[in-house]
Amino acid sequence: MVEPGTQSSLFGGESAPDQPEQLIREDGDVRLYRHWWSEEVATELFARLKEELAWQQSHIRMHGKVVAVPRLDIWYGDPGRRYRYSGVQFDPEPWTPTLKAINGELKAREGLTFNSVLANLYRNGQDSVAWHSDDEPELGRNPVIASLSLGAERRFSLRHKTRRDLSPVRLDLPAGSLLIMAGTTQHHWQHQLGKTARAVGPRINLTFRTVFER
Ligand SMILES: O=C(O)CCC(=O)C(=O)O
Ligand SMILES: [Mn+2]
Repeated sequence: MVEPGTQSSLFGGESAPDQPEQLIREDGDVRLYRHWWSEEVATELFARLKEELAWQQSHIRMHGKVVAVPRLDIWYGDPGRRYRYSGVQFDPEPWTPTLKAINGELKAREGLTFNSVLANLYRNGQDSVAWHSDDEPELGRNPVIASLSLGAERRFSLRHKTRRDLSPVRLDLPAGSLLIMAGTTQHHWQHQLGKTARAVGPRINLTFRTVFER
């Protein structure tokens, strides 16, 4: 029987009622659902996405040089939703069945709609993403970004850009978690996924976004 307040997942089974944790109190809105998917669903999705997505090595321009980013990634989305960062333009691949289903589940369970997703594959502890804000102009003024984690647990951090009285936030993102960044978060805060010397397995992160046409 489905308990009041539980929601059924497109991938089968029911998820327990799960109140989000508020990770920051000022200058933005960051919420974490630690167990948005069950362990079983998270394990199944990790395996499927690792196979299904066309992982590739991206390069960006930094200090006039072209450098490989320390991870594999790939953009999917509605046609024409071009995205540009660090001097490089990305054209989206058409949605895969699994990504489309997850996008539908975000709509059904959270009421959130997106037209694109950036998928990142961190192969080991040396793969990472440096401090940044998701503040490209094509994301609009106060973007809502839904970030899903699968595979190995990795340390995610947030720091305020100017206020030293607000402590940085550090947390390990478990497989099956959903982090939502909204409001003015990208104006005031930066985030990163640091490297680790620990032996860790691969991790997949999906950030669903709305890209507006230029
Ligand atoms: O992997 C993560 O948790 C964060 C990825 C990220 O911030 C990005 O791709 O913009
Ligand atoms: Mn980001």
